[in-house]
Amino acid sequence: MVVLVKKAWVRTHVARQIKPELSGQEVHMVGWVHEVRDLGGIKFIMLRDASGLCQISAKRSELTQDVLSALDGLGSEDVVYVRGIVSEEPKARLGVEVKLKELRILNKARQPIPYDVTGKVPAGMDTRLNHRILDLRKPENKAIFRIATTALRAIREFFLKEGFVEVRTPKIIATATEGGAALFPVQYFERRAYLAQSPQLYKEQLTTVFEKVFEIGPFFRAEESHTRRHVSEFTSVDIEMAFADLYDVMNVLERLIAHVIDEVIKNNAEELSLLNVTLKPIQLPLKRFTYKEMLEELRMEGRELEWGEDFGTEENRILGRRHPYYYFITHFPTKAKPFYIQPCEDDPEVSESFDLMYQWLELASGGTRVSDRSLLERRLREQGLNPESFKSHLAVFDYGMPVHAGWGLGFDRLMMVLTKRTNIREVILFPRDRFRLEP
Ligand code: AMO
Repeated sequence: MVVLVKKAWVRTHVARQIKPELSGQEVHMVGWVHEVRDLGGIKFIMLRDASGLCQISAKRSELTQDVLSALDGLGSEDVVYVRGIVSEEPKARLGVEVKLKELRILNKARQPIPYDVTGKVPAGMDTRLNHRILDLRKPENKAIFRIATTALRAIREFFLKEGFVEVRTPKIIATATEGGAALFPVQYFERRAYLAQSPQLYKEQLTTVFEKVFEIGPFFRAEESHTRRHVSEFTSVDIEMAFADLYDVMNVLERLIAHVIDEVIKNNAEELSLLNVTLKPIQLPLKRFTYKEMLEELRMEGRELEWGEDFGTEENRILGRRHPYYYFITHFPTKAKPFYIQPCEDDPEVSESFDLMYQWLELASGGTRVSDRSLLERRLREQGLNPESFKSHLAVFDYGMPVHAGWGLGFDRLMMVLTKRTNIREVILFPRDRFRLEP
């Protein structure tokens, strides 16, 4: 027998629909108790639903005994049904409120709630994440994920319009692609497998089928260091294009970023204002500097680096101060890049690679790929990897491999920039890092 929980209410309006124009109209609403303010003869309930907040005023002298006892038993985060009349109220936020007629508690929350959703009690990042489901109910935090929804839609729209095919590559894999140290091992029946660090090898192979592919998916890195821009599970936006080089894919990347920003500006004015963020359309083309030019800039700032050395946090901070915007760095030393990146023909010490930066933060990296099998085998060996472990990948290079290029964009890092958050954990619903596996 199927037992249904009877719906003891009807919903006619959500919070954001309550406008002064509805004055005099009866509305039925459901949601959570965000806050109750008691002024003696009158109580104000802030009712919260997914759409926003709405003030409900409850004048004791006008209420029946049933409603009064429900009102007095009300606690934060209780799930309630409210019936009332919309009324213009200049003193209320948004100039409107609902005058309470009927109140039912549909499900009690246990009191006291261990975390203040109204934001009156400030909370550190750890406390916030320990109570993440409550933290996410804060209007400004919810806004981040509405913006992410727009951004993801904009990304898909952009690629589909440009003729890309959306792919989903395996997340359980046999070999490392982005360096062995950051791998998560998985017990895979009798064998050892790993969680995918990126879709790198598969997306390259798929260019021989679809020419232009993109993937939006979760990837995994066993990052030892605990920073504000690294997590163990992140969302990556990846592309790979046949018959393309680094300049072609840089062009796609900067147009994608411009499109995402335009769409967020168009669709998320309310969320941006909740977050206190002003976004402006970006000017293309973005500035491009070579690694060598950046070494020179660092030298001018008193930071001497040997050619070939990688930029660390300190270097990126200096460059970010000099370039407080989006910019590309191209042509990194070959030895600083993974085995699949193509060395330049005229100077193999330099590679056809690039990073997209926003100030000090690396958002994306990519480049032209090696498309010649023997060169790829040599590059694997140079990086201390065994070509035997990449047998099935290398075989694809015997079946007609076009020149190809691509990039991987850290979606969460892009979200940090769009919402001006300084810790990547804020833009991930349930972040995972070295010290956090729950909630
Ligand atoms: P890379 O290793 O530079 O390149 O990663 C690409 C982008 O992914 C994001 N990212 C991360 N974000 C959060 N936490 C992490 N631990 C993390 N690691 C990476 C960054 C970074 O710029 N296969 C290549 C891409 C390519 O060449 O196509 C790759 O994975 O924003």
